[in-house]
Amino acid sequence: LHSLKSFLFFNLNQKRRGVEHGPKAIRDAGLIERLSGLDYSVHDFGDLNFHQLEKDEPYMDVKFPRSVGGANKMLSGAVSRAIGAGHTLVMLGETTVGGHAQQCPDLCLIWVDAHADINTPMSSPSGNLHGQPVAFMLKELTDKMPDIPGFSWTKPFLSSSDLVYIGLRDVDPGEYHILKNLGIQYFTMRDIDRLGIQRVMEVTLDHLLSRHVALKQRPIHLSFDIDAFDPSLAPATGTPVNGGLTYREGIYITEEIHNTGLLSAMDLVEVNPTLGRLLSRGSDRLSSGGHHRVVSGSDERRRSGLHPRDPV
Ligand code: DIR
Ligand code: MN
Ligand code: MN
Repeated sequence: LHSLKSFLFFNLNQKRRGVEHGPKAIRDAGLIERLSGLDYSVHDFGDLNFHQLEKDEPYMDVKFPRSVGGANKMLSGAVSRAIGAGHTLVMLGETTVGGHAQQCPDLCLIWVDAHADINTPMSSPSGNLHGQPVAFMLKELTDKMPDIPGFSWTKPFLSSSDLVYIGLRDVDPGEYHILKNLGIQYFTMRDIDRLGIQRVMEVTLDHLLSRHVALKQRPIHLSFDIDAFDPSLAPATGTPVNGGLTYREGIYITEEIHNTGLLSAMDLVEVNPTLGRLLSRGSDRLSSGGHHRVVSGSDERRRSGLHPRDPV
């Protein structure tokens, strides 16, 4: 188990985002006890602490590029060592597929998220690096990525055919363009409505594992952004989007990945307990003492597709 104080891509980007408390909240909820109870031997590597450089001028819209780049380098090394030592890795609060790929160059990636996280610094409307990690990974985007200070050590390592998205419903125009252009396999919430989660997982695993005999046993990296879940289930996150995965849909994804026996590393990101507390206090006040939160308004129930302009 690798629990990471979330700094890179997140905390340095937005002041007091609160996601740095995510790993502790997940630990406190009993993750290690639960895993041990399932007869896994769990090794907790503890938190990684990153420091912010004092002088770190923005690059384009990207804030604190050198600090974030340096933190990622450190994280990447830690992850690579843990995988190299034979662990199946759980990362809390941060993702690095690159560190994993150093040990497992033939890995594939399942990205469960309301967002595609594939903006380039040029396409990003927010300038936030947490909306951009996949763009750093893909070989096909090499020409589209500028030389960001602090990131010169990174090298794209993943082909767009080795990636599948599940749960998308809030995708920026530039991201949509990239997804279409590279022919990336993705399943929006609307696709899940139409096909059902069982079929979605069948096609996902088929796409990643069945194209070639050599790919049948490749390691899987699962990146799970908690905002893939519907906000009624997982309100404690910075960019909630209505119309997300049900509890069973989310768990079914992980069960099917488990059943392959190929899970090599997973990360759980964007948990922000400070927001959860605010929300649940609010709902306590609103509800009449029952534990059932009443959601009203058609907007809450809306399950959207990829993009408002996506032809249906
Ligand atoms: C948005 C939000 N697409 C951005 N991304 C988020 O800032 O690039 N990813 N929230 O999880
Ligand atoms: Mn997200
Ligand atoms: Mn994300």
